[in-house]
Amino acid sequence: MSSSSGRYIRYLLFAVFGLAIIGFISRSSLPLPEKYESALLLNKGKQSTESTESKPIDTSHQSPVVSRPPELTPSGDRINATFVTLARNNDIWEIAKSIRQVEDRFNRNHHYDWVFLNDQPFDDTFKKITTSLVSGKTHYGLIPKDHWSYPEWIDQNKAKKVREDMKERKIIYGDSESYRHMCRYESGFFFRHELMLNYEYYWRVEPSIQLFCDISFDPFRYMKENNKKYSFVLSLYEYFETIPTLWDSVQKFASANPQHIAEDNSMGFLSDDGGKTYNKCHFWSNFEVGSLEWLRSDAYIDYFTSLDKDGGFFYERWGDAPVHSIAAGLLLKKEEIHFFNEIAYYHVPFTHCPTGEQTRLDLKCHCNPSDNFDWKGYSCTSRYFQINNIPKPEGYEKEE
Ligand SMILES: Nc1nc2c(ncn2[C@@H]2O[C@H](COP(=O)(O)OP(=O)(O)OP(=O)(O)O)[C@@H](O)[C@H]2O)c(=O)[nH]1
Ligand SMILES: [Mg+2]
Repeated sequence: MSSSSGRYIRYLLFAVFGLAIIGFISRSSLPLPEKYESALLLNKGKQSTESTESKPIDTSHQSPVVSRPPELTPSGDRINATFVTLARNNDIWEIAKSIRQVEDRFNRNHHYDWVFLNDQPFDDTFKKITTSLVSGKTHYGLIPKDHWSYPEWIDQNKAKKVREDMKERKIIYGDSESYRHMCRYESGFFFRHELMLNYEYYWRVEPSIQLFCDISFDPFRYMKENNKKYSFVLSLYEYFETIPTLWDSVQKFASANPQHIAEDNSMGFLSDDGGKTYNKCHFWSNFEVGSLEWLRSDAYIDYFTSLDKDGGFFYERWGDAPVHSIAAGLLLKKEEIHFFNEIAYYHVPFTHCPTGEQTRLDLKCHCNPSDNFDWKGYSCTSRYFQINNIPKPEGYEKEE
């Protein structure tokens, strides 16, 4: 055998051996399991099925307004109650924020209705956005003209001069005509709007508010089961320039209608001298949970009608907060007014952050306790605790 043919045979042997090793390695170290292979095939099949069988989806019949989360609380568990908001169309994005907070912290578990009231018709955007956010039914009401205009006994020239004067004195909202109609409406009419007539309790919500804690109970139910008629979370002193003759008007009503004044009332919250003068304390009415039946009672209607005749909504700038508060203070028994420590709330510029660390932890609160206004000097909430002989919540000293 020549050396060249020997070399040729060696190359051949190497090649055969090499191919055998490669074949072995490729089969043993890179197996393609049947499972994997069939999974791939399956996916391939799905993809191809989808891509060949899928058709464009017709969304023309769909509306975000109709999709609702499933009911969590059977409607039988609800009290006959509603949220209520007075708003303008251009309040939409600020009220949207408020609704989102109320829903996330409370109403997503209950689905209470929400009534929106306006002196102008609500536009489609307002209705579409609010309906999509509220988990209960929404209702939109136009305010009747005679609930949002000058009563015939008001001298409109005199009212105009007052506005000009208040503008010069830089009294907040002092020059605003619409703000006065708003305060008069909230004082005497919202609870008689036809959309409100079927409900027993209301919870007022304004644009741009915040709720900082879970609301783990049903405040409407609490009010009903404990015979409460009015509730608050923040209280403070009113700006005197807006109500110089309000107390005179109240006194006139009280002496003409002694039958409407509750015996065990909260005069001590409103006056430091047994009723001679008003100390300007009031519950902040941008948050209220209350009884509509109380507001529709003869006592409250007579009270409002008497005040309205005196003209201070237009000749001064009476706010619905002192008007509601004085009514609650005099027409209700002390124990019918409730303070909700657990409901953490903000409306510019004040915060109610629940007193008591354990409460804040239990309710997943995100407010800073040092922002809590309750025990600060300009709040009237301490008086409420004093006149009712209720011990202040544990931990209040740290927040004074
Ligand atoms: N439809 C309607 N709603 C109004 C009008 N003015 C105020 N409102 C609503 O009435 C409520 C009270 O008005 P606000 O402007 O919040 O008054 P306020 O709380 O004293 O003042 P702010 O500190 O500005 O919030 C809010 O729910 C407003 O959306 C108005 O002219 N028309
Ligand atoms: Mg407001």
